[in-house]
Amino acid sequence: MPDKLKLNKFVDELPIPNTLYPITRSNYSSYYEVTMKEFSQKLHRDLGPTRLWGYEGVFPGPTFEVLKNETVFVKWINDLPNKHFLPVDPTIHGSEITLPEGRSVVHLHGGRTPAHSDGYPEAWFTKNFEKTGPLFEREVYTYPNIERATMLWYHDHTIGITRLNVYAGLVGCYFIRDNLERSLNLPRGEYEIPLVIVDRSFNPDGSIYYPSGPDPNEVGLPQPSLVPPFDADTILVNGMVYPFLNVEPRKYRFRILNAANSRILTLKMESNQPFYQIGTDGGLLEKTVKINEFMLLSAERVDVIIDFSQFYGQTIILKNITKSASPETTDVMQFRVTVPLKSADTSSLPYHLSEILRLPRTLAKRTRDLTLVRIKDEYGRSLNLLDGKMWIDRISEKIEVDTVEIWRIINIIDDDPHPIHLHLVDFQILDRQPFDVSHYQKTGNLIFTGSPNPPDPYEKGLKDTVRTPFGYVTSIIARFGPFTGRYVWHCHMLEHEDYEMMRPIEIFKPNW
Ligand SMILES: [Cu+2]
Repeated sequence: MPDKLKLNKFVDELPIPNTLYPITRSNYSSYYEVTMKEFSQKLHRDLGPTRLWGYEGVFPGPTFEVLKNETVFVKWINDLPNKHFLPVDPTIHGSEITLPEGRSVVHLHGGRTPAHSDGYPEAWFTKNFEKTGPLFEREVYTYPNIERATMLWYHDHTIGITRLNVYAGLVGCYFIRDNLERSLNLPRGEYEIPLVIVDRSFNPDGSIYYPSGPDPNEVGLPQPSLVPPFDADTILVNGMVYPFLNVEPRKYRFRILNAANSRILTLKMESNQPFYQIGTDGGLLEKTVKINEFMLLSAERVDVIIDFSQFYGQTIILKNITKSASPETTDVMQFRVTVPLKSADTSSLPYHLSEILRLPRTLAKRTRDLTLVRIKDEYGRSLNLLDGKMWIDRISEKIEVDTVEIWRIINIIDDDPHPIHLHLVDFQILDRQPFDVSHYQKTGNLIFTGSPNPPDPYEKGLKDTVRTPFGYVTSIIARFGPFTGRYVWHCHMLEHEDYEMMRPIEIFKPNW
């Protein structure tokens, strides 16, 4: 690790990402162009501009605002340098030394997107589409936006270097709006704010630091080498180190995303005031849930209302109370309830929010048991696998379009929970049930050691990423459709995803 830069907290105001405007727009469709480039941006008062890679030259990238069922076309343009400024490990599959380092491909996370536009990890391309990956299909992506109103996010998904491209800044928000959401009279406009939380470390010169290996003294490792999940030592929100936000004594709606490579966040207000949660990854809940704290793994989102009306004159820190957090990373940002109310707060905090069609277990055509396992690679590094398989192994998850399946994710890796993400679908968490791990390892049979736990209150809506803790079978249910083709499922700890903890899914239409 470099010498730590001690950066003062709460000295910079929270930036709000700009909205992206389409080049053309008609009633039901719009066309955008978004360029990925290298640029410099100030991330803290006491840092010079820091080199980053980002969409439209900002970090986070500009925000999409689209309507449900509006067809959005995006030409993602790569104007990145040929050489990466973060350490590329050429021993990882898909990241070989012969490949250009300025590769990118964009995935709309949580989107129900046709396969040709989903950002398949091998559909990457370089500047001017000069070089393309083996599964590259098209320059302009199509997003039909058939999902409910929610906050999706777009980010890099290039095989073998996603962790570096995202860490470099290739992240942005994507809002889908619909009439139901509009009818609820939730706080909006300047009172609705995305909070994109990441962690980064800095070199003494203010450049961002990403390790070039697990331990510089370790011999026999590739140089550079992939590292296990990396928790950096500084928290940023919307691209600013420990920012503050001036707020009025009223309700605000915050769309919170954990966009860190791997860090686990457990968020709580220093004031002990509740979050009124109204949505999850996939949109509005059925009913508002009052929560005091919640866990967010990489890629998970919550949609919450915070009511500052009783806190005028106070400053309140949003805390990260995850047990493993260092003293530096227990603070996220600060709210200063110091701005007088501009006008009466007429927004609502509704109890009933939406209907969610629950998928009963009896609808499932198949139940798949998928075990998360850890082995060692030839260099002695941990290699985490989905059901013991590598990326290039034959496709095992072949699913008939529009059928329902239950996936039981059996985690026997004695470590932090893995955020498991499925492309194309919104799923529902059924339960998590503890089992005898050593018996399972010996015999392959599951003996449950406790009753199934229902999802936490803040997970009861539609999800695209689920926490799968060690020693539990985490069961989810989903309808796989409406599109066919090749997608992926993977761990969203990006250091795992880049190193084999990702597998293809094939959605097919039967031939009769
Ligand atoms: Cu993982």
